[in-house]
Amino acid sequence: MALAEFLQQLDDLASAADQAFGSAGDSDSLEAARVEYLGAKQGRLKAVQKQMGRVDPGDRRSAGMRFNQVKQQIEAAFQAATERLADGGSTVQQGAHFDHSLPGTPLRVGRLHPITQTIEELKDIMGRLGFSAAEGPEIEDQWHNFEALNIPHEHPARDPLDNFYLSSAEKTTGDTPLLLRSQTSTVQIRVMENTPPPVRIISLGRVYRPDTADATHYPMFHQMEGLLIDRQVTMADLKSVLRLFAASYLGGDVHIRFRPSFFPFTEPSVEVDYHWNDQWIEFGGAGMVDPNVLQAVGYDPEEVIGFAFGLGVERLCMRRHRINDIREFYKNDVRFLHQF
Ligand code: FA5
Repeated sequence: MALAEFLQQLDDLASAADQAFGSAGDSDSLEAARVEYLGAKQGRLKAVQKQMGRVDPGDRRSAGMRFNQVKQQIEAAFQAATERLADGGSTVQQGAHFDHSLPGTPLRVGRLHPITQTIEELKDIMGRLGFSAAEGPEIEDQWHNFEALNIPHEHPARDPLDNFYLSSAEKTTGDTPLLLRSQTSTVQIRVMENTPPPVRIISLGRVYRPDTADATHYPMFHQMEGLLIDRQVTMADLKSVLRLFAASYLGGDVHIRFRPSFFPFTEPSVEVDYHWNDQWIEFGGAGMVDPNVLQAVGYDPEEVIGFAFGLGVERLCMRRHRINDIREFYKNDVRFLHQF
């Protein structure tokens, strides 16, 4: 027998056995296939092996090597079919059982924190009113957090009990310790120091105060600072901008009011409240920029004038989404966070 003929027989046998073991749907048909192909006496593999004696003597070595390969291949196919049935697979291919109509395993997709979403929206609204966004550092020096804002050395706002001073910085900078900024008004100064008038910016970011946490206070919170400096600016402009902003973010039906107040860096000054649940809740401070502040940054108060405001971002977001406790934002409870 020619070698080619023998090898052809082996190949045919290998693919037939593969097919038989692969399609065995239960242990009975698998056993029948095993006897047919691997049976010690009557098996088809055995029958082919017997043919090997008829192969030309010079080719027997090659025939034997190929026979051993095919034998291993058929035994492996039988082993795989045995494991498949033991795993509970009762048919040919598991794919046949795949139900395309079943719902998939949902992936938990993350999302932006409600305060981050609020910041983006506030930037959007103020952008439409012509204010561009500026940034400043969260670790500040006394000049930007106090002095340039007309808050002198002896002012109670600088009390260590009301601020997070950095003790390590104290060692390196002598008697002017750095601090975590207590307000975003610092950015007013930084922008004016570096930009000639006119100026029309907002700045959104974190501020820090050692306030005890309650429903409306948190030791770390966010503010949106606004600053507009030009030649002719009045308190009416300030009120219009804040009313437009509040109507845009909180809805046209929101009631806001301006209360006379005091800030060292504005004159006159107001506090701004919204109405919610039968009470007025303060959400920001504002006023006309004090001439001393303009002077501190090198502007001429005879030439330019402006207004500034600082609003609590959490308080705005709370009113918008009817959240009655600021602490919810920072508990990191996904059941709360996933609602936004
Ligand atoms: C200021 O911080 C001034 N820098 C605002 C300002 C800017 C006035 C420019 C004039 C010109 P005040 O301390 O009132 O002001 O804080 C402003 C707002 O921040 C408050 O109305 C409130 O909405 C929010 N806020 C203050 N403290 C907290 C706190 N502990 N937790 C959450 N929000 C707070």
